[in-house]
Amino acid sequence: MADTWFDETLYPFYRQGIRVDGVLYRGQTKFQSVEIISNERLGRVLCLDGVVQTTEGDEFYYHESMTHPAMFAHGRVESVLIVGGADGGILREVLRHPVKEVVIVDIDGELIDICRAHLPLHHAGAFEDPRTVNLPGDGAAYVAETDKRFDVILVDSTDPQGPGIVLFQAPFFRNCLRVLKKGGLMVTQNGVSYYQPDELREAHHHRLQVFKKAGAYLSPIPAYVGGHMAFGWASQSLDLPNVPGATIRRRLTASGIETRHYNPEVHAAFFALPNNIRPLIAEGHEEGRTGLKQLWAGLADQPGPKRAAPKAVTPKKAPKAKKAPKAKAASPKPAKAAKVAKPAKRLLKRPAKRKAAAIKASKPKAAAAKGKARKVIKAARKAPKKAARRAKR
Ligand code: AG3
Repeated sequence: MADTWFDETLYPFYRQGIRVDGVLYRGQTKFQSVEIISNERLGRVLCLDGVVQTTEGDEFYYHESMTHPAMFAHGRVESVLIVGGADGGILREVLRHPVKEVVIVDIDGELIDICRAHLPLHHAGAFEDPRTVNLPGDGAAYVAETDKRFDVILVDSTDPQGPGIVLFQAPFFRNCLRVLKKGGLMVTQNGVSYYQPDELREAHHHRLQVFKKAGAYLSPIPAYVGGHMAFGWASQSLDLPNVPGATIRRRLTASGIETRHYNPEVHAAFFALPNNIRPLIAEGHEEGRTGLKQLWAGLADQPGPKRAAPKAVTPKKAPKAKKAPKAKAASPKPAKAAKVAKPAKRLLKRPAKRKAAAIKASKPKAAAAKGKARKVIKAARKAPKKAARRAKR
């Protein structure tokens, strides 16, 4: 009989195939299509809406890369919030540290149950750990409302599409800041930078609207086609790339945690950003294809404390923005960052509103189709200046 293949259709111009040696689950939850297939080389493979999320074979690259840099850089983590992460891989890695409590909030409760049944190597019983608080629900709403505070927040989401898009935007980051304890930090997945540069670019500049420090690091994830995967980080005080290597080494050794990918040398290597990726998080490169400035324009017009365009915090070695004159000319000089503004409540309270805002934010494409692109870009350019003026008052 001929082989059956799973076709990952994430990109219109490139696709990867995984031979289907068995099907463990196929179905549709309220939020997404779910497939768990098995493959001779990769083991069980979880796909959501046709996109490979994780495989038993290589999952340790992703889960270790997202978890351990933040945990070891902080050094005294007691409480962790995981947004997303239904397969339990991040939860499992976090619980290897001496934490007191881990809250996990994934929007898709059905998916958690499916993964608990079919991906035992991922969660390894982590959902039964007494330190785990499993609260299926909307992570964006959770950070807007909870009274709990966390040392580390890890956002293990899908790529930004559908309801998940809010997890890449400033209102969500503002609430993450709200629930982070002093000295805390957050890490989020930001896509494969070669194919999805806007995912890192835009999320990073949204983080800079909120946090004093933000940046990105890279790790190769074999199951994700296209090279490095970017992890975005943000904090008010912790400068993740500059935590001394000796400190990381000491903490890792003392922890006794055995890892398959992560080690002190790999930790240091994560922060070596290739020249084609550095500009994505450099000043003057905020604008991508999915309407970041359009969203800022919308937020700036809302009542409440006013915001300004971000003042970028670039990694020390990042090239100066002048290396890309075209992009610089196209964007206004960012004004000094305003004090952290309150969340745009109207965007946060109700999912329906957030969805509407997300749709609004992705409008430029549609507008361009109708020949309105110029107007949109012009309005978006003006907005940061307008906001800066208001902030001075
Ligand atoms: N979540 C991130 C999947 C990203 C897929 N994107 C891509 N291939 N470009 C993974 C969940 C693992 N716990």
